[in-house]
Amino acid sequence: MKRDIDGFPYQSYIRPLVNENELMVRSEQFYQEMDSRRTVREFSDRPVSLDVVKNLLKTAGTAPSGAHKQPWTFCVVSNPDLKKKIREAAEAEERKNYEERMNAAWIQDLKPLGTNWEKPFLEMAPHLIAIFKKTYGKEGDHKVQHYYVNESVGLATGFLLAAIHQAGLVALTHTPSPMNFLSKILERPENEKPYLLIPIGYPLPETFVPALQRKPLEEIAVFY
Ligand code: IYR
Repeated sequence: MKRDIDGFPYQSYIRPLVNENELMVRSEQFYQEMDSRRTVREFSDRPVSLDVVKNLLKTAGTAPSGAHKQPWTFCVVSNPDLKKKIREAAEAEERKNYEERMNAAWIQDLKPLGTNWEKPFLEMAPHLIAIFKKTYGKEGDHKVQHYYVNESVGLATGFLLAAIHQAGLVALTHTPSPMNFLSKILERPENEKPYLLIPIGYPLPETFVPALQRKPLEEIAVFY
């Protein structure tokens, strides 16, 4: 049902009631599903159709955002030449990070993850999703204010990672730094700043991930 409230259009919120037993089952199942998500760094070159990627991005676009400004742009890079350019630029920065810019504690913290400056996944994965945050919007020539941009884009990224996992694919939340090279290579407008670079695809058929433990609930939650 539609109605006007304070002169703005509203519609009924309709969602079937879930009883207490079902809540328990569904919340446990979703937790188990999400707990099986892992960051993967070794991608198969097996193709993933763009239609699948479009669905994943539509899910990302359902995230809440400050004043519903939806301050994000998802750039999907599937073209091998562009992927190569991105790899080369990312590796140039990462080489400096690993060899000069990161301190000893940081290098030590990354050892269990087995990362280094080489980023072959940026060419191997069938698609790279470069996420940009829109620091402000544009309507014609005038600027539109955006709010809580980092929080909003972070939420959309979380939705995207969940969608990728639920579909049966893997992703890597990659943070080449600095990453202004992405703005240049992808020719993004001045109001967009690179946020994260997310290769997605199938994992290599035989791949290993670090045997990490997640913090137990007692360490991440406080009940008052
Ligand atoms: N951006 C670098 C280094 C790196 C930093 C953190 I914190 C990680 O969790 C993983 C990597 C890279 O992508 O290798």
